[in-house]
Amino acid sequence: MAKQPQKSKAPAKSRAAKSKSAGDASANAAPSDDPDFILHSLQQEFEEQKRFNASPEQMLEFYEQMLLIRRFEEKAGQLYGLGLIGGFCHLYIGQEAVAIGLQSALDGDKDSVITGYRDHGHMLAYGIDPKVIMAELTGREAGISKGKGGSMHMFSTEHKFYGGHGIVGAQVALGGGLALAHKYNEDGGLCLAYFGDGAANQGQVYETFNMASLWNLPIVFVVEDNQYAMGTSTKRSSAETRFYRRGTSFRIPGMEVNGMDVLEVRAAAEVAFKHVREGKGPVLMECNTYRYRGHSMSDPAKYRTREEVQEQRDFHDPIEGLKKTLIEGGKTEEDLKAIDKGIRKVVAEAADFAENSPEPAPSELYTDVLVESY
Ligand SMILES: Cc1ncc(C[n+]2csc(CCOP(=O)(O)OP(=O)(O)O)c2C)c(N)n1
Ligand SMILES: [Mg+2]
Repeated sequence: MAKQPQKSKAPAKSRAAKSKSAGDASANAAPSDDPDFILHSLQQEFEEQKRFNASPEQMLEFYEQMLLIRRFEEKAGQLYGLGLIGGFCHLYIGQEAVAIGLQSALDGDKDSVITGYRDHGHMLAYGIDPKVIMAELTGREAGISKGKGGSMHMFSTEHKFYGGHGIVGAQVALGGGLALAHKYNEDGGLCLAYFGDGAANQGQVYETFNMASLWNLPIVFVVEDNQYAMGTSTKRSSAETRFYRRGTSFRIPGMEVNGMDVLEVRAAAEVAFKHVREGKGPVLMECNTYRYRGHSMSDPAKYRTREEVQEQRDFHDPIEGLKKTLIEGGKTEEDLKAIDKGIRKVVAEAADFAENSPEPAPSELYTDVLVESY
């Protein structure tokens, strides 16, 4: 499955040369042939230090955070089966390393995040109380969006987390707006805008790429390539499946990252965030990952084989991968079992809370709703 980054072509003519007379061969030079723009400039830097040099404490923290997402999502799947969660519910199981690797590198006071409907993991990555996230899933008053948003529409403006969006690709354009606000307000923040491989075929994504690059906005576009958009594999839907290349026409450098390795994702985040914080404009990062469960809870997943899923679980699982590194570093199976036990307890308490706390009052139907005449 590993894709080999393509070698960049030899630099050709500069942008100035491009404006020469039509008869000149250089008039056809592509912007990405500019000597000052190399598609893989960041990839090369990233390849030099491809795994983040985490301290033992950081490594353990990544492990705990990923495991919390895994156990939370398993429980959410159970509650859905029991009819306690209604509507749509898209689980993030398998993709944990992406949210943790990237969000652990954010500046929590400044940076913003936006994503699609597969959003529980991104919220948990902030360390937000699992109780209020689970209560949102069960539609309770104590939920983070007062029980009125549900699985797909969770927000925490306190953390600068701007959702949770159900319209595929729309969050990318909104993310461009968040990045523009960072720049306009000179607040030093960047926006991390996640989207899927399916969303990557939306037109508004490229309109956003163009403006973000033109205006040099502080944004990291992250394609979570989990290989499928609902039941359609990337091979069937995408003419170019190396998503990191898709920023080239907009002079946005691309990075290709193993999204099943939290240390690799974090190392990539270091390079990308540094580039953006230095005012050098957007970055497009492709994180190759895999979702173990169906697209949503109502997906029987008949478009792929059990063996394909099992292969990912057996050989690429992000939590098992880090577990190995931790054990090599001196942790024991017992230490890790104790962590799992603690996390299961936290998740069970969150589920109890989400099941037993009150529903919103009927009067809540009339709050947080935009009622205006146009
Ligand atoms: C504009 C729009 N078109 C179609 C849909 C229906 N839809 C919901 S999810 C989805 C697939 C998106 O796949 P991807 O971007 O790969 O994200 P993933 O679910 O894999 O995380 C589609 C087509 C939608 N919600 N919005
Ligand atoms: Mg997908």
